[in-house]
Amino acid sequence: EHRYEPHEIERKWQEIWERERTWEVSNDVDGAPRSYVLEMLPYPSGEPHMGHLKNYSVGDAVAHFRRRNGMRVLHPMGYDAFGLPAENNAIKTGKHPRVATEESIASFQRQFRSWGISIDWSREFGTHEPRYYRWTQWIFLQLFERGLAYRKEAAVNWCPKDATVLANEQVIDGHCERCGTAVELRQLEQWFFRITDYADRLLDDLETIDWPQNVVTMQRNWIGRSEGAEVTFSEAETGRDYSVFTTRPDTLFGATFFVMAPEHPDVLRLAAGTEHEAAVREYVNTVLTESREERADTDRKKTGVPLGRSVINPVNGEKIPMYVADYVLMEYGTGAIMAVPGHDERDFDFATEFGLEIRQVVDGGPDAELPYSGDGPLINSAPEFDGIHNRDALERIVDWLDREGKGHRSINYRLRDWLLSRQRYWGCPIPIVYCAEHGMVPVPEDQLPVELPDIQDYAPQGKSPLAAAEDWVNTTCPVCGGPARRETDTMDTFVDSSWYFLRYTDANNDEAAWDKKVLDSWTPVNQYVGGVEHAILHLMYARFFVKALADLGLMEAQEPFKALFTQGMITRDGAKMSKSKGNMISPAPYVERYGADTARSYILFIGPPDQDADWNDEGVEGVHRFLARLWRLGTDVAEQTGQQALLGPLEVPEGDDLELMRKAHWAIDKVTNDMAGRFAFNTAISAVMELVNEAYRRRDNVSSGTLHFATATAASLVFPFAPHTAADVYERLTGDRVWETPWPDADLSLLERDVVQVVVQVNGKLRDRVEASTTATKEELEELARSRPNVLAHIDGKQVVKVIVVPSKLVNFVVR
Ligand code: ANZ
Repeated sequence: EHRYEPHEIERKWQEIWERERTWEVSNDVDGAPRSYVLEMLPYPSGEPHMGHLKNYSVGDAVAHFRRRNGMRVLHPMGYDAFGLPAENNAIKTGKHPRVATEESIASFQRQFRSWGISIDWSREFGTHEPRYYRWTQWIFLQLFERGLAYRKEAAVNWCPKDATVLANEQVIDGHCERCGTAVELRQLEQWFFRITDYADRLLDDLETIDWPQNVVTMQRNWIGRSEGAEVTFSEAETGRDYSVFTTRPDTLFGATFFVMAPEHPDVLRLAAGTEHEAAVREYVNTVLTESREERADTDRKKTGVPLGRSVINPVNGEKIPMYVADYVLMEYGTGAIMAVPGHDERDFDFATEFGLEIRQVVDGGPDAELPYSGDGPLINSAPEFDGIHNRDALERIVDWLDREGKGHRSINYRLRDWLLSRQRYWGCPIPIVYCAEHGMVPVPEDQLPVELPDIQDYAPQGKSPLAAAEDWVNTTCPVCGGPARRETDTMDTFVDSSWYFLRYTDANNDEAAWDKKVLDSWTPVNQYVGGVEHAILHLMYARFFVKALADLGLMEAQEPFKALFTQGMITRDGAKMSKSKGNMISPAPYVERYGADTARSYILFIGPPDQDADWNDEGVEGVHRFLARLWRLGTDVAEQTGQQALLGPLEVPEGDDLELMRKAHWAIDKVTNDMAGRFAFNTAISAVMELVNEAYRRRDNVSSGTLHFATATAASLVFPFAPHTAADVYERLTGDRVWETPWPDADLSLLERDVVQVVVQVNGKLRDRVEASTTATKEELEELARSRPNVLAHIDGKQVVKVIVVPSKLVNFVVR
């Protein structure tokens, strides 16, 4: 009795792959179709967890399947190595973030190798390595030169705990995505990428990519395109114009007050000299300390104060009072709104609170309650609009505003420019210096990279810890050679991960970020695999980068990731695993106990990989037993037959031979269909399990050729999930390397179990007989019958008045 020793087997094959650099792929163009299969790069903090095992097992299965279907597959790996956790750890322990990060990288490398993931290691890098971030800086400068990277003072999200600014995308319900602290607003000079220039293309091109619907929807909502109009109101005393953005210009006659955001730059000026000045000042100050979450909460009691001023409504000349209130946000539209309490809920609440007029201007019928947000004819507006359906009136009112120079159609986006500067140490330095004479000067290309210096104190004091590195900060101006200071902010780590997949194509190029021909030959990534938690941030930023780089003529592809697969989480007893819950399990002990093939196959077997799945130790045992049985069968059969080419039965199989051959071809067909363009790995693996069971059941009654074929086929099919065991069994049986063997083809004739002869008649006369499957539908049978020459000859030129189909028996055309 042979014993399945996964560790020996896995070590053996991993050594071969390592020594022979099996998974390295050349950039030479050779006519073979190419496929770029990529999993999101890991963030190296501590050890890999189950989510990593799942992510890379999914991607590896895809990569193997495509290789064996004749594709040249690029399947690289790297590390998203900059970022806060390593830095926060450094503040606590004093350990340099680089040291902690590289320890973690080493652990990822060891584990990826122990899992046998088919990675092209020749292209590996960490984003914290100067040879990588040199090009991150270079890309930043390309964008800077085109005005796509710029600096401005802005009210920014500030996390008091992490002492850094955050991008809008990193603020979840008013709290820091990372540490959960309530986020404050601060006015600071910051760096931005002009992603808003790309809003329409980011939206439209969602049509061109094959991504999960929920991710597409999240991106669409995040971009948040709203069509409406900008309407100009003028302040009654000064005549100063203030525009508002509204999606409902049809309700203009219902505007009974006007509200400005507390951050609006004119608020204090407007209130100055009025009796409300002090109250406005106080209100603005308190609002600035509120979190966004509080402000966005619609259930909260509305607050605000009058400005002591009024504006004139352009459509009817009415003077309406101005307020400042925190439910109006500075970052959206114009930072000011016309309030229509009859039809907008927030305005209604505010009007109720402050005793302001509520005027209905859209008729919602007798049952409509205010605020009424539906459609209907206009009322209480103007004679030329009353009675007209509000959607038509909307167009006419905007046309009127346009003619009068009081407004115009306008599109608004929720998307904001990407705030990329961070007042932190462990990130890519921004390659800019400041000179008293020449202002902001880009570091010349031949001086890149601007290397991150080593420092003593990582704790931020409201500015980057780099500011204390005087030797580094003080430099010379590239233009005049005079004294200059370096930018001390570093880049958001999302900048690093917005282009890493481009660098993999030409990772060792020292002359350029990439060679365009090489890059174009691999991009876009054909299949991207990762967590749905990146649906907005990373995936939006990477799309923006690719579009901007394409506009700069640096690449052809317009999208980074042609197809995206988002995997579900691995849970325990239905709960998300987390350190705080103490229910974390890591892959390493399972790999140690059962081997990587079991861990990988199990994680794909537990359910459809796009769904969350509960880890269960008994399930692991089951998968382990299956692999052990396959391996033992392979070893037994190989002893019996010796190594031989994959032949199958010598004669036309019958009886048990036929049944086992059918099962083998059924499994080929099933696994192929489950994998071609799909991710049904769980049902693919169970098909192989069925095949192995069938082989055991019939092993004593079939010819050795049949058993050999069935066993080798099982190994061949399970290879994308359990590569070591599969390679071992396949080699024992055939002497061949399974990964060099083309993916098997199913003999469909063996699958057509039940074929019957169907009689074809024209007006009751026998004209032909056709072979058809018992499961063929009436439509299929009719079509089949119509395609027969002798049938055609008898119906051609006549009118078919009726077709009678009796499945499995007869098709009769009644013609005139
Ligand atoms: C009048 C009106 C009447 C509005 C009505 C709505 C309904 P979306 O669809 O999200 O684009 N608004 C505009 N700028 C704002 C800001 N800076 N802060 C808060 N609210 C703002 O929302 C557009 C609507 O949100 C605009 O249309 C405006 O209110 C409000 F029956 O104008 B509306």
